[in-house]
Amino acid sequence: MNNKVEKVTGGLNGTIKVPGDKSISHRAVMFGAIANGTTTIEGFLPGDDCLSTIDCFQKLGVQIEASGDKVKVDGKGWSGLVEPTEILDVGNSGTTTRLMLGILATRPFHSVVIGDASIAKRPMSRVTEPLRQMGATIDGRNNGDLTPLSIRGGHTSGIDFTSKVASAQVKSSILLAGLQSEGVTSVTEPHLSRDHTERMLQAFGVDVQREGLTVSVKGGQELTSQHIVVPGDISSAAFFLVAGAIVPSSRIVLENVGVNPTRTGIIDVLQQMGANLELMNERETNGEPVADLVISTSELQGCEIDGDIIPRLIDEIPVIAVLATQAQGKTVIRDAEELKVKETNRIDTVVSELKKLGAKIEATDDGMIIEGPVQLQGNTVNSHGDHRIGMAMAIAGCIANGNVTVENSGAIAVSYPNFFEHINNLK
Ligand code: SPQ
Repeated sequence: MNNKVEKVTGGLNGTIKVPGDKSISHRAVMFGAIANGTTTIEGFLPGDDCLSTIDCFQKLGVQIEASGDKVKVDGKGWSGLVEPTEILDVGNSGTTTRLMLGILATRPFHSVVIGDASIAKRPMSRVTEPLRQMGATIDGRNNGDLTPLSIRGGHTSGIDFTSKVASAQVKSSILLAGLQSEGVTSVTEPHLSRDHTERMLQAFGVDVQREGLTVSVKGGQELTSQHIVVPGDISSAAFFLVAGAIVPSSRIVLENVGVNPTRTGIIDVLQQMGANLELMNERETNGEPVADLVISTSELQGCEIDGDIIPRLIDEIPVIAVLATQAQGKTVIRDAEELKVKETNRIDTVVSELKKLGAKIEATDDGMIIEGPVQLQGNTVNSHGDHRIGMAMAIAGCIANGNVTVENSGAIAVSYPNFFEHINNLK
């Protein structure tokens, strides 16, 4: 599937409600599946990734009904999960793969996990290694690093694990296994990654302890079903925050966006670059901070992005690169090696696709350097099957001279099924 994006002439103006947060939607289904009782979810993201999570847990014997952004999960506790007769297919979703492995590690049965061609390249030993150390039996290609993976769970013991990478998926996978392991399980990370698991486990009645960069749970804990209201996804809002900042004569209101501080690096960067961005009606839902965001066009300055902020904006870097092409001077992104193991190697794909539009951008070992401002030119680009690359290129298309054709734009449905409709609504 291809999508042609034309230059926007009269600005992007209006109000949109971005779809539900992908990280929170996955967790609401998974935690509902292992909880005792019926969990109801509203504001769920019906994107392909979260639908893969529903499909996997249905195959694990959990009754789940989904209709649009409403989901009902009939949890029967940890022991409600049963040995699947079918292979668990995670599609394109790294979150489904890694968090589900943590849950399966303590279940006394065998499962096989596969995904698409992108998942088949993503490193899984970052979770399979510690889960093996806890006692799970896991095998797969390259000694259990790559899918297809087979896992036989069972008796597991707590672990005191120090992760080399700041990864919410690693942290969550080990903590989920820890909930049904003997003793205490702790995970320490080099920088704080998104903390939705910690917040939502607490909402489901779990005792979670944090001390600095270490999170711990005791084994033998049960979850109690909840009503979860999922806020809008700031990673989806990011495309419109950037569009509002760079498309001349724009003013966009983004309602009900999650502003958990572990996710708001994009807001800090926009403010540092001089964007007109306001947070309104700040409030809290299910332990997650939420606000309405208002962005309008402004002059922008390049900046340096590195260190602690990287995990707080890792998924926004493709669209931040587009933003930087319109800022005065150099933008340097460092410490972002993790981009290499996402749906694509996002250092390579961002640089190659933006170059096709005439951007001054160079890859580095751990990030990229962008010089602006540059008038982008229309061309044909490719998402490479990566939703965030597809959307970033579509936003670039809103300011390029001439049309930008985004090839493989079907990948966008992973996290933002009505993305193009929302762009058109703002014209
Ligand atoms: O689920 P998946 O495929 O890994 O999705 C991505 C994305 O761009 O949507 C990453 F490719 O988001 C991850 C994110 O990068 C979702 C996530 C989570 O929900 O826990 C955490 C981050 O990954 P990690 O490896 O840093 O934990």
